[in-house]
Amino acid sequence: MANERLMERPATLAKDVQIDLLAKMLLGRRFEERCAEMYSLQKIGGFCHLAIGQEAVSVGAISTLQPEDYIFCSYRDHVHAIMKGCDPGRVMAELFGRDTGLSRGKGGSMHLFDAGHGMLGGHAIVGGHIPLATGVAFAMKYQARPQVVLCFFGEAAVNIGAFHESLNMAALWKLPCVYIVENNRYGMGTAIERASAIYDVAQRACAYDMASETVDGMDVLAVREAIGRAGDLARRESMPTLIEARCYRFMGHSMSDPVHGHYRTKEEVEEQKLKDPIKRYFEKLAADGLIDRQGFEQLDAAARRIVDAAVEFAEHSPEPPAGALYEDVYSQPYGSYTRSHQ
Ligand SMILES: Cc1ncc(C[n+]2csc(CCOP(=O)(O)OP(=O)(O)O)c2C)c(N)n1
Repeated sequence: MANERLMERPATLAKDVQIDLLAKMLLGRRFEERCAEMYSLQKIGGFCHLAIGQEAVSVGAISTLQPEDYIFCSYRDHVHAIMKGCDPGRVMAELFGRDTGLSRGKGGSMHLFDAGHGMLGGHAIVGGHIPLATGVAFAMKYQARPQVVLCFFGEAAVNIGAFHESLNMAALWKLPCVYIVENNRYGMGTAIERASAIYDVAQRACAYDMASETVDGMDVLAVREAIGRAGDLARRESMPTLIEARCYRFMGHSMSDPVHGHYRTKEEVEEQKLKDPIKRYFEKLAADGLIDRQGFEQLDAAARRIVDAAVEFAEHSPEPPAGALYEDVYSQPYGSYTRSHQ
């Protein structure tokens, strides 16, 4: 079995690390709840996809990284960006389309990007970033840098050609990339069993003799363990892994979609909410005697303060000047291109 290549890691985590994972999930949840509110108030325009319910995947996975490691993800990217170290105020300002945003307000929700923090995007084209992540992993190996690339995408992306081309090359060239399928069961309104010939997405790794693992994506510790093992394999042996994290989104596909639509029932959503990763993890920590309700409220209040400050920062940030539209489009100033073509 390819899985045997994944190394064992010690299971015990320091108390402060365990509590920090809860604090981070709370920050992600509160941030996105405010995004929903700000979108309704029309402070945020364009598309906006929330990952409420999926926090255990981004938080658990990114908690295993070093600052110099890289991540790529889809358009459901707010929590990933913040977990990789992007400033929440600058993320919110980007959503607001302000000049202080990560991309000076020109990328918006789907295109968060911050090279300084190893956040190589937010990508709107389904699976379009999988070859990019593979290319960066190739560069890491070529330059003999002991870095890891995490590439997150939804289960709908595993049916595009670039997924297969990328995994084939990553396996052939032994690239330090961890491919993470955030399997929330639906690609917009299409259930995985209606779109994919294989239900167990992780099985696809065997076509490339790649290590793989299926993990409960509603369990932050399980995700952290699995990605930690895959990261070790990438760092120490320069080998890729495919991880399928089974999770669920509690909101609609995007802010313009209803929570359940025609493709899933209210009852299904409510049943899944019983497995809310934050609630479940808090109950575990409480059962282990590591935190009580008051401790939870304190973490929650701290998360809300960070989000309040982010909204405040975005609100008071200037709009980009009109001329900024022509900046960062070409490598030379815009005028020099127009002149050379006349
Ligand atoms: C190449 C391409 N085809 C179609 C779309 C339209 N589209 C946007 S999101 C989406 C579903 C993607 O589902 P999944 O990959 O499972 O990610 P999730 O939204 O569940 O996180 C589709 C088809 C697109 N953005 N890019």
